[in-house]
Amino acid sequence: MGNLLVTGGAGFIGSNFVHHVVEHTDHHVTVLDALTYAGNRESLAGLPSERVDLVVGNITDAPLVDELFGRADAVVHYAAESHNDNSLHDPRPFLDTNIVGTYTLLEAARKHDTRFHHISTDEVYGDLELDDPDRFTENTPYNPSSPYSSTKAGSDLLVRAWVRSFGVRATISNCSNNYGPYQHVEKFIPRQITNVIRGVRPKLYGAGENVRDWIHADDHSSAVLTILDQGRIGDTYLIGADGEKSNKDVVELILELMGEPADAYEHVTDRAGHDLRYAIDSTKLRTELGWTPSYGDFESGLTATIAWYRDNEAWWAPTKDGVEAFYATKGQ
Ligand code: NAD
Ligand code: TDX
Repeated sequence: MGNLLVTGGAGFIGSNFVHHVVEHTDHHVTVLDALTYAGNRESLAGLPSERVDLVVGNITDAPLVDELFGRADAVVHYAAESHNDNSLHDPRPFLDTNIVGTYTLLEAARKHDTRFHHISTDEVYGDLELDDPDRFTENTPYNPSSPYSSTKAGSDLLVRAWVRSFGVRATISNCSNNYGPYQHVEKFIPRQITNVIRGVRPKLYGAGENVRDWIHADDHSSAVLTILDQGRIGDTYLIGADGEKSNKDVVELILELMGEPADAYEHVTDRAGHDLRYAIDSTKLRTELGWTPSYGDFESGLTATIAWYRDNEAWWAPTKDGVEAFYATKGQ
Protein backbone atom coordinates (compact mmCIF):
# COMPACT_ATOMS: atom_id res chain seq x y z
CA MET A 1 0.00 0.00 0.00
CA GLY A 2 1.27 3.47 -0.87
CA ASN A 3 0.35 7.13 -1.03
CA LEU A 4 -0.50 8.18 -4.56
CA LEU A 5 -0.66 11.86 -5.47
CA VAL A 6 -3.00 12.34 -8.45
CA THR A 7 -2.98 15.75 -10.11
CA GLY A 8 -6.18 16.65 -11.96
CA GLY A 9 -8.05 13.92 -10.06
CA ALA A 10 -11.31 15.91 -10.12
CA GLY A 11 -11.32 16.01 -13.93
CA PHE A 12 -12.70 13.42 -16.33
CA ILE A 13 -9.94 10.84 -16.66
CA GLY A 14 -8.33 11.64 -13.31
CA SER A 15 -11.55 10.99 -11.40
CA ASN A 16 -12.11 7.74 -13.31
CA PHE A 17 -8.56 6.76 -12.25
CA VAL A 18 -9.25 7.58 -8.59
CA HIS A 19 -12.40 5.43 -8.65
CA HIS A 20 -10.40 2.63 -10.32
CA VAL A 21 -7.56 2.82 -7.75
CA VAL A 22 -9.99 2.71 -4.79
CA GLU A 23 -11.75 -0.30 -6.30
CA HIS A 24 -8.72 -2.30 -7.42
CA THR A 25 -5.83 -1.45 -5.02
CA ASP A 26 -5.08 -0.59 -1.38
CA HIS A 27 -3.40 2.73 -2.21
CA HIS A 28 -4.35 5.95 -0.48
CA VAL A 29 -4.98 8.80 -2.93
CA THR A 30 -4.39 12.52 -2.49
CA VAL A 31 -5.92 14.52 -5.33
CA LEU A 32 -4.35 17.87 -6.17
CA ASP A 33 -6.79 19.81 -8.34
CA ALA A 34 -7.38 23.52 -8.91
CA LEU A 35 -11.09 22.89 -9.64
CA THR A 36 -10.99 24.95 -12.81
CA TYR A 37 -14.15 25.01 -14.94
CA ALA A 38 -13.24 21.40 -15.85
CA GLY A 39 -12.83 20.07 -12.31
CA ASN A 40 -15.77 18.92 -10.21
CA ARG A 41 -15.57 17.65 -6.63
CA GLU A 42 -18.84 15.78 -7.29
CA SER A 43 -16.85 13.43 -9.54
CA LEU A 44 -15.25 12.08 -6.34
CA ALA A 45 -18.50 11.92 -4.35
CA GLY A 46 -19.13 8.63 -2.57
CA LEU A 47 -15.49 7.60 -2.33
CA PRO A 48 -14.38 6.63 1.20
CA SER A 49 -12.81 9.60 3.00
CA GLU A 50 -10.16 7.38 4.62
CA ARG A 51 -8.92 6.45 1.12
CA VAL A 52 -9.17 9.78 -0.77
CA ASP A 53 -8.27 13.39 0.15
CA LEU A 54 -8.86 16.39 -2.11
CA VAL A 55 -6.40 19.29 -1.89
CA VAL A 56 -7.69 22.26 -3.87
CA GLY A 57 -4.61 23.93 -5.29
CA ASN A 58 -2.62 24.71 -8.40
CA ILE A 59 0.19 22.56 -9.86
CA THR A 60 2.15 25.79 -10.48
CA ASP A 61 2.19 26.48 -6.70
CA ALA A 62 5.73 25.27 -5.96
CA PRO A 63 5.61 25.35 -2.11
CA LEU A 64 2.32 23.39 -2.08
CA VAL A 65 3.63 20.92 -4.66
CA ASP A 66 6.84 20.47 -2.65
CA GLU A 67 4.90 19.67 0.52
CA LEU A 68 2.65 17.14 -1.25
CA PHE A 69 5.55 15.40 -3.02
CA GLY A 70 7.23 15.06 0.40
CA ARG A 71 4.35 12.79 1.46
CA ALA A 72 3.83 10.85 -1.81
CA ASP A 73 5.24 7.46 -2.82
CA ALA A 74 4.32 8.08 -6.44
CA VAL A 75 2.65 10.79 -8.53
CA VAL A 76 0.33 10.41 -11.52
CA HIS A 77 0.00 13.68 -13.41
CA TYR A 78 -3.34 14.20 -15.19
CA ALA A 79 -3.87 17.94 -14.56
CA ALA A 80 -4.02 19.90 -17.80
CA GLU A 81 -5.99 22.31 -19.86
CA SER A 82 -7.42 19.64 -22.14
CA HIS A 83 -9.78 21.07 -24.76
CA ASN A 84 -8.56 21.86 -28.28
CA ASP A 85 -11.37 24.33 -29.01
CA ASN A 86 -10.52 26.36 -25.88
CA SER A 87 -6.86 26.39 -26.86
CA LEU A 88 -7.78 27.98 -30.20
CA HIS A 89 -9.73 30.68 -28.36
CA ASP A 90 -7.24 31.44 -25.53
CA PRO A 91 -3.94 29.52 -25.51
CA ARG A 92 -2.37 31.17 -22.44
CA PRO A 93 -3.79 28.86 -19.69
CA PHE A 94 -2.46 25.91 -21.74
CA LEU A 95 1.09 27.23 -21.46
CA ASP A 96 0.71 27.98 -17.75
CA THR A 97 -0.73 24.63 -16.70
CA ASN A 98 0.63 22.19 -19.27
CA ILE A 99 4.15 23.61 -19.51
CA VAL A 100 4.88 25.56 -16.30
CA GLY A 101 2.74 23.21 -14.20
CA THR A 102 4.55 20.12 -15.46
CA TYR A 103 7.90 21.85 -14.94
CA THR A 104 6.90 22.63 -11.32
CA LEU A 105 6.02 18.98 -10.67
CA LEU A 106 9.23 17.72 -12.29
CA GLU A 107 11.34 19.95 -10.05
CA ALA A 108 9.59 18.47 -6.99
CA ALA A 109 10.05 14.92 -8.34
CA ARG A 110 13.74 15.67 -8.79
CA LYS A 111 14.13 17.06 -5.26
CA HIS A 112 12.22 14.22 -3.55
CA ASP A 113 13.26 11.43 -5.96
CA THR A 114 9.58 10.62 -6.46
CA ARG A 115 8.32 8.05 -8.97
CA PHE A 116 6.43 10.13 -11.55
CA HIS A 117 4.00 9.09 -14.28
CA HIS A 118 3.07 11.68 -16.88
CA ILE A 119 -0.26 11.40 -18.71
CA SER A 120 -0.23 12.54 -22.31
CA THR A 121 -2.09 12.21 -25.57
CA ASP A 122 -1.75 10.71 -29.03
CA GLU A 123 -2.26 14.24 -30.41
CA VAL A 124 1.45 14.98 -29.92
CA TYR A 125 2.06 12.88 -33.06
CA GLY A 126 -0.12 15.05 -35.31
CA ASP A 127 -2.59 13.31 -37.60
CA LEU A 128 -2.77 10.49 -40.18
CA GLU A 129 -4.39 10.21 -43.59
CA LEU A 130 -7.63 8.20 -43.57
CA ASP A 131 -6.05 5.46 -45.70
CA ASP A 132 -2.63 5.38 -43.98
CA PRO A 133 -1.96 1.71 -43.09
CA ASP A 134 0.38 2.80 -40.28
CA ARG A 135 -0.71 3.85 -36.80
CA PHE A 136 1.17 5.87 -34.17
CA THR A 137 3.90 4.01 -32.28
CA GLU A 138 6.39 5.08 -29.61
CA ASN A 139 8.80 5.91 -32.46
CA THR A 140 6.52 8.25 -34.42
CA PRO A 141 8.05 11.77 -34.61
CA TYR A 142 6.30 14.55 -32.69
CA ASN A 143 4.23 16.83 -34.96
CA PRO A 144 1.50 18.54 -32.89
CA SER A 145 -1.10 20.76 -34.58
CA SER A 146 -2.97 22.83 -31.97
CA PRO A 147 -1.95 25.04 -29.05
CA TYR A 148 -3.28 22.25 -26.79
CA SER A 149 -1.32 19.44 -28.41
CA SER A 150 1.84 21.52 -28.75
CA THR A 151 1.82 22.25 -25.01
CA LYS A 152 1.28 18.55 -24.29
CA ALA A 153 4.20 17.74 -26.60
CA GLY A 154 6.28 20.33 -24.75
CA SER A 155 5.40 18.78 -21.41
CA ASP A 156 6.39 15.30 -22.67
CA LEU A 157 9.76 16.66 -23.79
CA LEU A 158 10.31 18.27 -20.38
CA VAL A 159 9.71 14.89 -18.73
CA ARG A 160 12.20 13.21 -21.08
CA ALA A 161 14.77 15.92 -20.34
CA TRP A 162 14.33 15.60 -16.56
CA VAL A 163 14.81 11.82 -16.84
CA ARG A 164 17.97 12.14 -18.88
CA SER A 165 19.50 15.23 -17.22
CA PHE A 166 18.52 14.72 -13.58
CA GLY A 167 17.68 11.01 -13.27
CA VAL A 168 14.00 11.62 -12.45
CA ARG A 169 12.21 8.25 -12.25
CA ALA A 170 9.48 8.99 -14.77
CA THR A 171 7.39 7.19 -17.37
CA ILE A 172 5.06 8.69 -20.00
CA SER A 173 1.88 7.37 -21.59
CA ASN A 174 0.16 8.76 -24.68
CA CYS A 175 -3.46 7.64 -24.90
CA SER A 176 -6.13 7.93 -27.57
CA ASN A 177 -9.58 9.58 -27.11
CA ASN A 178 -11.34 8.56 -23.89
CA TYR A 179 -15.07 8.21 -23.28
CA GLY A 180 -17.07 7.27 -20.19
CA PRO A 181 -18.70 8.89 -17.13
CA TYR A 182 -17.67 12.29 -15.70
CA GLN A 183 -16.54 13.74 -19.05
CA HIS A 184 -17.19 17.48 -19.43
CA VAL A 185 -20.06 18.37 -21.77
CA GLU A 186 -17.71 20.49 -23.91
CA LYS A 187 -16.26 17.24 -25.35
CA PHE A 188 -17.69 15.49 -28.41
CA ILE A 189 -19.52 12.45 -27.00
CA PRO A 190 -21.06 14.05 -23.86
CA ARG A 191 -22.00 17.16 -25.85
CA GLN A 192 -24.02 15.09 -28.32
CA ILE A 193 -25.62 12.85 -25.66
CA THR A 194 -26.70 15.86 -23.58
CA ASN A 195 -27.92 17.66 -26.72
CA VAL A 196 -30.20 14.72 -27.52
CA ILE A 197 -31.43 14.61 -23.90
CA ARG A 198 -32.26 18.34 -24.26
CA GLY A 199 -33.99 17.83 -27.63
CA VAL A 200 -31.22 19.61 -29.56
CA ARG A 201 -29.67 18.15 -32.74
CA PRO A 202 -26.05 16.90 -32.38
CA LYS A 203 -23.40 19.11 -34.02
CA LEU A 204 -20.83 17.58 -36.34
CA TYR A 205 -17.78 19.65 -37.26
CA GLY A 206 -17.35 19.83 -41.04
CA ALA A 207 -18.20 16.67 -42.96
CA GLY A 208 -17.68 14.43 -39.90
CA GLU A 209 -15.10 12.25 -41.65
CA ASN A 210 -12.46 12.80 -38.96
CA VAL A 211 -11.52 9.59 -37.16
CA ARG A 212 -10.80 9.19 -33.45
CA ASP A 213 -9.57 6.00 -31.73
CA TRP A 214 -11.90 5.51 -28.75
CA ILE A 215 -10.99 3.85 -25.45
CA HIS A 216 -13.07 3.62 -22.28
CA ALA A 217 -11.59 5.73 -19.45
CA ASP A 218 -11.54 2.67 -17.17
CA ASP A 219 -9.25 0.86 -19.62
CA HIS A 220 -6.98 3.93 -19.64
CA SER A 221 -6.85 3.64 -15.82
CA SER A 222 -5.88 -0.04 -15.82
CA ALA A 223 -3.14 0.72 -18.35
CA VAL A 224 -1.74 3.55 -16.21
CA LEU A 225 -1.64 1.33 -13.11
CA THR A 226 0.16 -1.35 -15.12
CA ILE A 227 2.79 1.18 -16.28
CA LEU A 228 3.16 2.61 -12.78
CA ASP A 229 3.83 -0.89 -11.42
CA GLN A 230 5.89 -2.41 -14.23
CA GLY A 231 6.91 0.33 -16.69
CA ARG A 232 10.57 0.87 -17.51
CA ILE A 233 11.87 4.23 -16.19
CA GLY A 234 12.38 6.70 -19.03
CA ASP A 235 10.07 4.80 -21.38
CA THR A 236 6.98 5.94 -23.24
CA TYR A 237 3.96 3.64 -23.68
CA LEU A 238 1.10 4.20 -26.13
CA ILE A 239 -2.37 3.28 -24.81
CA GLY A 240 -5.19 2.38 -27.19
CA ALA A 241 -7.94 -0.18 -27.66
CA ASP A 242 -8.33 -0.45 -31.47
CA GLY A 243 -11.44 1.76 -31.40
CA GLU A 244 -11.22 3.79 -34.62
CA LYS A 245 -14.53 5.40 -35.65
CA SER A 246 -15.46 8.42 -37.76
CA ASN A 247 -17.26 11.23 -35.93
CA LYS A 248 -20.24 10.73 -38.25
CA ASP A 249 -20.49 7.06 -37.28
CA VAL A 250 -20.32 7.96 -33.57
CA VAL A 251 -23.09 10.57 -33.87
CA GLU A 252 -25.29 8.16 -35.82
CA LEU A 253 -24.76 5.46 -33.19
CA ILE A 254 -25.59 7.86 -30.33
CA LEU A 255 -28.81 8.87 -32.10
CA GLU A 256 -29.75 5.25 -32.78
CA LEU A 257 -29.04 4.16 -29.17
CA MET A 258 -31.12 7.10 -27.90
CA GLY A 259 -34.10 6.21 -30.09
CA GLU A 260 -33.74 9.04 -32.63
CA PRO A 261 -33.38 8.90 -36.46
CA ALA A 262 -29.71 8.36 -37.36
CA ASP A 263 -29.67 11.48 -39.57
CA ALA A 264 -31.10 13.89 -36.96
CA TYR A 265 -27.85 15.88 -36.63
CA GLU A 266 -26.48 19.03 -38.26
CA HIS A 267 -23.14 20.03 -39.77
CA VAL A 268 -21.51 23.10 -38.18
CA THR A 269 -18.36 25.17 -38.75
CA ASP A 270 -15.25 22.99 -38.78
CA ARG A 271 -12.46 23.31 -36.17
CA ALA A 272 -9.46 25.33 -37.38
CA GLY A 273 -6.54 23.01 -38.14
CA HIS A 274 -8.77 19.99 -37.37
CA ASP A 275 -6.66 16.81 -37.12
CA LEU A 276 -7.99 14.23 -39.57
CA ARG A 277 -7.26 10.90 -37.91
CA TYR A 278 -5.62 9.46 -34.80
CA ALA A 279 -4.82 5.76 -34.45
CA ILE A 280 -2.75 4.00 -31.79
CA ASP A 281 -0.64 0.86 -32.06
CA SER A 282 -0.44 -0.35 -28.44
CA THR A 283 1.66 -3.46 -29.17
CA LYS A 284 4.47 -2.41 -26.80
CA LEU A 285 2.17 -2.06 -23.78
CA ARG A 286 0.39 -5.31 -24.59
CA THR A 287 3.46 -7.45 -25.28
CA GLU A 288 6.00 -6.01 -22.80
CA LEU A 289 3.64 -5.38 -19.85
CA GLY A 290 0.79 -7.81 -20.65
CA TRP A 291 -2.01 -5.21 -20.57
CA THR A 292 -5.31 -5.79 -22.37
CA PRO A 293 -8.44 -3.60 -22.46
CA SER A 294 -11.67 -4.89 -20.88
CA TYR A 295 -14.22 -2.79 -22.81
CA GLY A 296 -13.90 -4.50 -26.20
CA ASP A 297 -17.33 -3.42 -27.40
CA PHE A 298 -17.73 0.32 -28.11
CA GLU A 299 -21.50 0.05 -28.51
CA SER A 300 -22.05 -1.39 -25.02
CA GLY A 301 -19.60 1.10 -23.47
CA LEU A 302 -21.46 3.92 -25.22
CA THR A 303 -24.84 2.55 -24.06
CA ALA A 304 -23.60 2.60 -20.44
CA THR A 305 -22.23 6.14 -20.94
CA ILE A 306 -25.57 7.36 -22.32
CA ALA A 307 -27.31 5.82 -19.27
CA TRP A 308 -24.85 7.60 -16.97
CA TYR A 309 -25.65 11.01 -18.52
CA ARG A 310 -29.38 10.30 -18.33
CA ASP A 311 -29.03 9.34 -14.64
CA ASN A 312 -26.69 12.19 -13.66
CA GLU A 313 -28.23 15.32 -15.11
CA ALA A 314 -27.49 17.18 -11.82
CA TRP A 315 -23.77 16.59 -12.48
CA TRP A 316 -23.72 18.14 -15.99
CA ALA A 317 -26.72 20.50 -16.19
CA PRO A 318 -25.00 23.47 -14.44
CA THR A 319 -22.33 23.64 -17.18
CA LYS A 320 -24.41 22.88 -20.28
CA ASP A 321 -25.82 26.32 -21.10
CA GLY A 322 -22.45 28.09 -20.74
CA VAL A 323 -20.76 25.57 -23.04
CA GLU A 324 -23.44 25.92 -25.71
CA ALA A 325 -23.29 29.74 -25.49
CA PHE A 326 -19.51 29.54 -26.12
CA TYR A 327 -19.94 27.23 -29.13
CA ALA A 328 -22.68 29.47 -30.52
CA THR A 329 -20.19 32.37 -30.72
CA LYS A 330 -18.02 30.14 -32.99
CA GLY A 331 -20.87 28.94 -35.21
CA GLN A 332 -20.45 25.47 -33.70
P1 NAD B 1 -10.22 17.51 -17.89
O1 NAD B 1 -10.17 18.86 -18.51
O2 NAD B 1 -11.53 16.81 -17.76
O3 NAD B 1 -9.61 17.59 -16.41
C1 NAD B 1 -8.46 18.34 -16.10
C2 NAD B 1 -8.39 18.50 -14.58
O4 NAD B 1 -7.19 19.22 -14.26
C3 NAD B 1 -9.56 19.30 -14.00
O5 NAD B 1 -10.04 18.68 -12.84
C4 NAD B 1 -8.93 20.65 -13.67
O6 NAD B 1 -9.55 21.30 -12.56
C5 NAD B 1 -7.50 20.25 -13.35
N1 NAD B 1 -6.55 21.35 -13.56
C6 NAD B 1 -6.43 22.14 -14.67
N2 NAD B 1 -5.45 23.04 -14.48
C7 NAD B 1 -4.93 22.80 -13.26
C8 NAD B 1 -3.88 23.40 -12.52
N3 NAD B 1 -3.17 24.42 -13.01
N4 NAD B 1 -3.60 22.90 -11.29
C9 NAD B 1 -4.32 21.87 -10.77
N5 NAD B 1 -5.33 21.28 -11.43
C10 NAD B 1 -5.63 21.73 -12.66
O7 NAD B 1 -9.18 16.65 -18.70
P2 NAD B 1 -9.19 15.09 -19.07
O8 NAD B 1 -9.89 14.90 -20.33
O9 NAD B 1 -9.57 14.31 -17.87
O10 NAD B 1 -7.62 14.88 -19.35
C11 NAD B 1 -6.74 14.51 -18.30
C12 NAD B 1 -5.38 14.27 -18.87
O11 NAD B 1 -5.42 13.23 -19.82
C13 NAD B 1 -4.77 15.48 -19.58
O12 NAD B 1 -3.39 15.54 -19.27
C14 NAD B 1 -5.00 15.17 -21.04
O13 NAD B 1 -4.01 15.81 -21.84
C15 NAD B 1 -4.85 13.68 -21.05
N6 NAD B 1 -5.55 12.97 -22.13
C16 NAD B 1 -6.88 13.16 -22.33
C17 NAD B 1 -7.55 12.42 -23.31
C18 NAD B 1 -9.05 12.58 -23.53
O14 NAD B 1 -9.60 11.91 -24.41
N7 NAD B 1 -9.78 13.39 -22.77
C19 NAD B 1 -6.84 11.52 -24.08
C20 NAD B 1 -5.47 11.34 -23.86
C21 NAD B 1 -4.84 12.07 -22.86
O1 TDX C 1 -19.40 19.35 -31.04
C1 TDX C 1 -18.43 18.75 -31.52
N1 TDX C 1 -18.53 18.22 -32.77
C2 TDX C 1 -17.51 17.55 -33.37
O2 TDX C 1 -17.66 17.09 -34.52
C3 TDX C 1 -17.18 18.57 -30.80
C4 TDX C 1 -17.04 19.13 -29.41
C5 TDX C 1 -16.17 17.86 -31.42
N2 TDX C 1 -16.31 17.38 -32.66
C6 TDX C 1 -15.22 16.58 -33.27
C7 TDX C 1 -13.83 17.15 -33.15
C8 TDX C 1 -12.98 15.90 -33.08
O3 TDX C 1 -12.72 15.40 -34.38
O4 TDX C 1 -15.19 15.36 -32.52
C9 TDX C 1 -13.86 14.88 -32.36
C10 TDX C 1 -13.55 14.77 -30.87
O5 TDX C 1 -13.51 16.09 -30.34
P1 TDX C 1 -13.09 16.38 -28.82
O6 TDX C 1 -14.00 15.65 -27.89
O7 TDX C 1 -12.95 17.85 -28.66
O8 TDX C 1 -11.68 15.61 -28.71
P2 TDX C 1 -10.28 15.78 -29.48
O9 TDX C 1 -10.10 17.14 -30.04
O10 TDX C 1 -10.13 14.60 -30.41
O11 TDX C 1 -9.28 15.63 -28.22
C11 TDX C 1 -9.56 14.65 -27.18
O12 TDX C 1 -8.73 13.53 -27.32
C12 TDX C 1 -7.36 13.71 -27.11
C13 TDX C 1 -9.34 15.29 -25.81
O13 TDX C 1 -10.18 16.43 -25.67
C14 TDX C 1 -7.89 15.64 -25.60
O14 TDX C 1 -7.69 16.13 -24.26
C15 TDX C 1 -7.07 14.40 -25.80
O15 TDX C 1 -5.71 14.73 -25.73
